[in-house]
Amino acid sequence: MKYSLSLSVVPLLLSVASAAVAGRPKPEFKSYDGYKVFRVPVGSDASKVSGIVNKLGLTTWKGAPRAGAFADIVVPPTELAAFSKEIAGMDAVTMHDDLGASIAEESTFQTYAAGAVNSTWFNSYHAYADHLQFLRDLQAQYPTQSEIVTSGKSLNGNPITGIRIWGTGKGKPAVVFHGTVHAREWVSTMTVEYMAYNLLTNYASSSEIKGFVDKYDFYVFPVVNPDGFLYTQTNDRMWRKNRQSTSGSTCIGHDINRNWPYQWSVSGGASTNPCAQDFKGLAQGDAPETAALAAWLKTTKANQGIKLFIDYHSYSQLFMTPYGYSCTAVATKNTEFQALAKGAVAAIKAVYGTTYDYGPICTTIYKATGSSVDYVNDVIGADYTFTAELRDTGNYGFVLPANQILPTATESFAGVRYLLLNMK
Ligand code: 0X9
Ligand code: ZN
Repeated sequence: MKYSLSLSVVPLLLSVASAAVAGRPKPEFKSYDGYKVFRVPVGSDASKVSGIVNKLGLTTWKGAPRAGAFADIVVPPTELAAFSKEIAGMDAVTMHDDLGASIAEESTFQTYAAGAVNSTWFNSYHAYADHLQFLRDLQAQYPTQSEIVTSGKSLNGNPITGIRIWGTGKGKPAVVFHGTVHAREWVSTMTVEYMAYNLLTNYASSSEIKGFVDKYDFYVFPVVNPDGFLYTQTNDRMWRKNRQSTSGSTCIGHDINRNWPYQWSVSGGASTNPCAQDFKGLAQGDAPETAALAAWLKTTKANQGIKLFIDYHSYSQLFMTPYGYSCTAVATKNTEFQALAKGAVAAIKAVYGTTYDYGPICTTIYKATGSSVDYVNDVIGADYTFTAELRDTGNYGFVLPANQILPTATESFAGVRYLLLNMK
């Protein structure tokens, strides 16, 4: 159903949070009750698993099935019997036995009392309005070294809101973190928020953190796709794209991370089908969010320089470098990027033993055109550009239990710390 976000956001959000607690989701909230999610080894010939997915009209969580990889497949109750028959003998593992139940558990948001910023924030996921309040409260607690910033507006007019953090004076080179460009990747929101929280709350007590914050201006944007994120909390937890329509199609959404105006026309790294999860848009930069973020990055680069940019996603536990658009093009600073990525994943692992792989996007995950990292590296010219896929590797995927938020964020900070200590 369609409705005006601006008029209905607050009551809907409140009701989603309380409905989840009461076990009565709103009728417009897509039910995943009885849906199962399976992780299926694809084997050497991807056409077999692709064939099953297409025949039964199923969706996958991490792109089309690829040879030698796993396919994470969402199966509605109506297709379960047929699916089980098709995958007999294939060593499938169940990720979610009841996706609806997993979502209900995950969506039991802790009440947030405005004003009280402390680490309990990271014990649960939160409604969008509370994320904005958290940023305002954090800023209010450190009024002389932070300010609320926006990098433009979403299609539906939601400001892309962030917090700017500085130490001895503002105007130093920027370190920029983006979260939640893909609406359903909720742990990325919390992880990016943790960066801001950690920098501000430890500035006074840690000389190391003081050193970071005195050297750079940190710009932390937890939700760069607010329309999509809101939609995951009001209508469909599994929404990925923005909420843009496309003429000639009834399908909604452009993938903001396939829409950046660089190497956008290269084929094979995005879809031209408006119904696809990775729809690239009709023209480069035609997603208002992509255009706004690109313009903001340009201005920020011109004003103060950009030292580091990281785009946080989930899931797969990867720490990646340019490029996504080509598996043969090599970034000018590739040797240094790989050394830094290697160090970052070692630092991540040292905290709780979590294993990340690293490497260029195209050879590490898949070919992706019009993605943020390629644009920020080659067009903006940030000194260092990375993108992370956070936890996990396929037990829970996008619906990661809340008790993994703080560990995910904590180890992620260790990766950032390594970069801040080792970038030239
Ligand atoms: O498909 C994507 O955009 C990323 N995977 S995800 O499941 N989070 O959607 C991988 C591409 C990585 N590129 C950038 N993050 N820039
Ligand atoms: Zn993503």
